[in-house]
Amino acid sequence: MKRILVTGAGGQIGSWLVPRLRELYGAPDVMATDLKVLSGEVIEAGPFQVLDATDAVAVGEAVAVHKADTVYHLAAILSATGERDPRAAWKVNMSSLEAVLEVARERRCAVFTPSSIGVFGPDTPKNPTPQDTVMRPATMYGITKVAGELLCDYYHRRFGVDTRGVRFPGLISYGAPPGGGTTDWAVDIFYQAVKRGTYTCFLGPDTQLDMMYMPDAVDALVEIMEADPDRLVHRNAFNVTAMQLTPEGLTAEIRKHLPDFSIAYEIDPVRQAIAESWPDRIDDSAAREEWDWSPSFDASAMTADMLHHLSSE
Ligand code: NAD
Ligand code: AKB
Repeated sequence: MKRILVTGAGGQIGSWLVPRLRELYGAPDVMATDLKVLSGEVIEAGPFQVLDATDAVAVGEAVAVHKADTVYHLAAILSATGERDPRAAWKVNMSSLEAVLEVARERRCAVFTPSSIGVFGPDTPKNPTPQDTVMRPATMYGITKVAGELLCDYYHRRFGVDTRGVRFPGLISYGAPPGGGTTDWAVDIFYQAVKRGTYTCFLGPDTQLDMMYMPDAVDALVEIMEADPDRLVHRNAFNVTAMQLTPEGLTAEIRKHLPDFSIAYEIDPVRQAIAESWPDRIDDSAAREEWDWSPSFDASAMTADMLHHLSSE
């Protein structure tokens, strides 16, 4: 029996994760929280409270009142937004994680923290990118994610906190929109394909990045927290991936369903530079070996499912 608190529950991941956790562990036991007041399923189907995750006292009170034993800490500022305001990215990403880890230490909670392919940088081997390799990111987002991985390792080693995490690639989903990342194009393209039959992409046609469909990401979030701790060597954090996409390649997949779909390019130099500093393909064999990670959706299955859902909306 788990009692769970989720920070940043209104975002792209939280809006999928919270319903799944409530299905698995019972709606009253999953407290959704976010900086902003939410609407829809996340607040209607179970407990919700407004919570600024950078406020350590408020996080402590929320965990205590809910009697949480597990925190999924999703509140963060993503890569593209982070480059527009690097100091805010540092403040939000680092203060919120520090607050959550301190509360977890005091109250003996387990903590999930998502890391990202953003931990890698221009000096990292690109294809394949090993689990253990050079991590010198070129973005403030990546810097906070590397620091976050190290902080989570530290709280485990020094204080015995059960910290776990994965390095997510770009996540593709319908529902809540993505929150300001470099990989957002791979979501926007589907909305524009269905709505307008054409999409103008901010990355170049051959820019390859790892991606994953949200149902697989939610499985990863649940499975890593249920994994046998004795098998986990890389707690914070595991490379996980499901597919590698370029704008040109995804356009070809979409055209199998919508033959008239067209794409144009207006490259944004900031996001292009970020994408070029990230891996082409990460090696997720450690996750496969240590907790049996295995995604279900490849590019073709994901495309069919996305278009099916968006066309019937
Ligand atoms: P998102 O931007 O969609 O959602 C973040 C949520 O956090 C928002 O609802 C926002 O209101 C909330 N938030 C922001 N500041 C807050 C604060 N101070 N206190 C409480 N809530 C606050 O992000 P997401 O895509 O759901 O990502 C969640 C986590 O997963 C982040 O750590 C992100 O770095 C990581 N991640 C996401 C992806 C992806 O492709 N979505 C990939 C890799 C890693
Ligand atoms: C972003 O593009 O910032 C995120 C990520 C890969 O961490 N989607």
